[in-house]
Amino acid sequence: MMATVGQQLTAPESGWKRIDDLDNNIVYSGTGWERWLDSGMYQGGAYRNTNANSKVDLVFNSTKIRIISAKNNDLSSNIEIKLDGVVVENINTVSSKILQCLVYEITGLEKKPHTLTMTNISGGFMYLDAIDIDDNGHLGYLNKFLILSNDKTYSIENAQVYKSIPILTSNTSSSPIVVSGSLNSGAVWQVFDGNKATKWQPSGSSYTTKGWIKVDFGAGNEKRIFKYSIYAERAGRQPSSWNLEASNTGEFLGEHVILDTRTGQNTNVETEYTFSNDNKFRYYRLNITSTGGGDTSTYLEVGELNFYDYTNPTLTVTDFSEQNFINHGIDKSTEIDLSAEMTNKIFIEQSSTTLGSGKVFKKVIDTTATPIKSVSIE
Ligand SMILES: [Ca+2]
Repeated sequence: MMATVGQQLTAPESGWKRIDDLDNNIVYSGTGWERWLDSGMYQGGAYRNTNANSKVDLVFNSTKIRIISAKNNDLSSNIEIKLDGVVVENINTVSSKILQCLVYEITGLEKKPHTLTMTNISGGFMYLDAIDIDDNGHLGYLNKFLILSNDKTYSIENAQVYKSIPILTSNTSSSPIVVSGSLNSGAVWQVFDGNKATKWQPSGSSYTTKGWIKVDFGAGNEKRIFKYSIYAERAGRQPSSWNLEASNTGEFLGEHVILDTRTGQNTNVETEYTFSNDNKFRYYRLNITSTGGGDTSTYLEVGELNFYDYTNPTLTVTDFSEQNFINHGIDKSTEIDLSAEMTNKIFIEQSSTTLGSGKVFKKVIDTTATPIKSVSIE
């Protein structure tokens, strides 16, 4: 079933992809723009402006576009939509409340860059929550480059931050990762289950305010954790002081290092902690030494715990074609970390098509001024 204009649409339909309002290719002009946070909005927030003549401009390369906005009683009654410089519609967003509302759609356009402008004519809040376009389209003019050598192109994707532990359904459900705890170890996975309401509470013959959660990432799966987050589950039982420790043997008998120490924290609100760590370790342990107290000071509970590390940069090798340029070109502003390990390599075979309109720039890099580390291709 295709979505229709005026409906709520909380995810892109098949053949579409969604781009959040925070995308750098979306230009907001006029005074008074603010970011409004609401969990009912796409990615939890949207830009809005109540002033008449406030504007949103974007360029999209797609055969179709949808605007995901909002409706409510105090919103703009007249948002003018211009497509390629021509007014195509005026939208009234005054209605009972609908978040992630599909307010405008056009399909059947030529596959090329088009301009879209939203102007708040009447005043009253105009929201931009997200844009849906072709699933192989993109916002902005192409501003990319590829490294070309011997009829192959090379593209480097920088390291990405990601959660080190996927959603768990038991202490061993994501091999080779094994999680354990100082007491009540059977429930430790519930701090990695993505559900804030389910918890680990160290208790044996009696309850305690101290305890540890240990993660064994497994041999060959060592991680360089640089960030973690804690959510307590219940006020008064929250971890307030702890050490984050790391080890390569898992004993934690003095061979370990302490990567991060915190005291007096309020983890009733999910809180992220970042620290510097240059090394990979197989074992990490959150060693909690006190709680916030208040709930008779005898319990400790942890609802959610997340660890974060980086992927290594990815080197993609492709044929030289327009589609590969669009899909794999490196954004012009990308800074490539040539000191990072380049362990991920992707080879993409695709029948070659002639590069269409556009220009190919060739530039000789002066390696005496810009030392380049060698990239070896296996
Ligand atoms: Ca949980």
